[in-house]
Amino acid sequence: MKITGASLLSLLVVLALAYGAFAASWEYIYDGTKLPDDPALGDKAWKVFITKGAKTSEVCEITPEGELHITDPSDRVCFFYREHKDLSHTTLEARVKVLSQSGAPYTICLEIEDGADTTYLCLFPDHITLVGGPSYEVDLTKYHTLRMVRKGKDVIVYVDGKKAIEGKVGGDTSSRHAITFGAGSTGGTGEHYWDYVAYTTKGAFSPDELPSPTAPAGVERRTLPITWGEIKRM
Ligand SMILES: [Ca+2]
Repeated sequence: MKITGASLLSLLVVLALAYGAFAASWEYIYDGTKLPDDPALGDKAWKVFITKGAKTSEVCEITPEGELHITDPSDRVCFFYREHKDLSHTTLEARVKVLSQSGAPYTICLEIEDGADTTYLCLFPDHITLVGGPSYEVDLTKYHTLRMVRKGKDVIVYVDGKKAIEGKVGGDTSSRHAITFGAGSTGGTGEHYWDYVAYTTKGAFSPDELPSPTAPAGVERRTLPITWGEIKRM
């Protein structure tokens, strides 16, 4: 087949449109209406790391508003993870609030675990810290949207759509390669709510490139004072 300039241009336009339509999308959204390890989620269920013999329901509940509510005592650990082979370009976002925290920084965590290139956010009622890196003051006793974007070795953290922290991976290491969140310390304690957790391992996207998963067209969802669960029940 002879490829003319015009047909080549057409092909490029089609490819560009297809790439634009599929390049930036959420690969997975956990919406807080079932416990993360609920078998009813099927292949969308998370693996749970929990104190031996304990049940997820002893630490976690689903609220009527459709949030995961974790009440973490000093003798339990309970976090959730989904394993992925390639996390080099990942966008991870959660809408979360933290009422209390004591103990190790990773007691309340949102993580991209990737061996030596692990990075995560440590959450506190009044600030967040990128492990091994800077902190950012934010009143997390009210809901905020936290986005961690990993692009190779670089990490950018956005709070409510605004760039808040720039850092590097490798602030900690892990044996896992996974998206992880929850109560990460046995001895640490905390109370926290998760409205949603969303991620894609297919790219490093700013909020402009990939809007929050719950943002209806024309509405800045992340600034609304109610939960996604409430919206879903309207
Ligand atoms: Ca604990």
